[in-house]
Amino acid sequence: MHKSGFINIIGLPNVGKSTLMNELIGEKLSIITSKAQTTRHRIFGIYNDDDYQIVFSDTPGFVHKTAYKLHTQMNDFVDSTFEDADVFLFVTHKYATINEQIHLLKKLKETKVPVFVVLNKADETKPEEVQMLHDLYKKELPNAEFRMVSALQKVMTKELFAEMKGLIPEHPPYYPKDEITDRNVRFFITEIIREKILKNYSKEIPYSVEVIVEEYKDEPTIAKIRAVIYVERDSQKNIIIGKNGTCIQKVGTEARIDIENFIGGKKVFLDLFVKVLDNWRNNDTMLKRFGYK
Ligand SMILES: Nc1nc2c(ncn2[C@@H]2O[C@H](COP(=O)(O)OP(=O)(O)OP(=O)(O)O)[C@@H](O)[C@H]2O)c(=O)[nH]1
Ligand SMILES: [Mg+2]
Repeated sequence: MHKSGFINIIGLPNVGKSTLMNELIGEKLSIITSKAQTTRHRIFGIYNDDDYQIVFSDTPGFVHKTAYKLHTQMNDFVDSTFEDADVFLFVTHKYATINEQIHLLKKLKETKVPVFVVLNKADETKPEEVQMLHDLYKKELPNAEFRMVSALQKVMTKELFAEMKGLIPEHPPYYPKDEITDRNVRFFITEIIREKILKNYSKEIPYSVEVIVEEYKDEPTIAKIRAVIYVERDSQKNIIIGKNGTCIQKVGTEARIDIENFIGGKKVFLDLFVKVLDNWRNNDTMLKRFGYK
């Protein structure tokens, strides 16, 4: 009797969805930064054992006020989770307002599948705040369960996982049982590079960046990777590169170390280029090329 199903993790940007998914599956798949809108795609993290395959789905944080076509596409990924969910983990934190979450709350009210309101960042939340938030979400989503976790400090995450297991229906596996994600190595390489850009640059720069792996040559003792960092303006290109190339070198070194770990310790040669692609965030053709629909 095999069980398999989709646990879809949704919520506003920066609430800790990716941290929670990585913690639940026990792998660092999704990138995590302190900046909002880190995740831009729907990414499956798959848990397998003999009798179970649980497909956790990390999603972009829902963008309440969209400014670019990119944001609309990110929100479409979130909406698509309503088509296949067996369970929803609606992740929130004390800093989120009902107004920002109104779209998601409305959709969650209408869904037939179990919904868990997961109040994350328990480590930053006082007991009286928890009570207040419990009452608030009970009013918004009367049928939902309310749980509190700290994804970062691994508080109550094992318990949440056990509870999720109990909700998975009987079903054959959706994916081969040795797979931990639906995404390929190239995708995770672009994400690792983007993570380093999010961490090393401020203001609008990380949001203007998209990365493509143009070449991935897996040789016996080394993986040779050529990747292009796209920005929207010449001035941004200069900032990414930095004086005498120091900034991009730092990104390259940090990304290379993580990529080496990700592919199992093999040596990596990483060649980074920067190109300008005017206003790509509003360009349908470019968005498609970057993997948005
Ligand atoms: N204090 C605290 N911080 C947390 C916790 N979980 C996640 N964070 C932090 O919150 C920030 C955002 O975490 P992410 O996992 O990237 O959040 P996300 O919801 O995936 O964000 P987007 O991808 O932008 O939608 C990071 O700095 C995390 O370290 C937690 O339990 N406690
Ligand atoms: Mg994320």
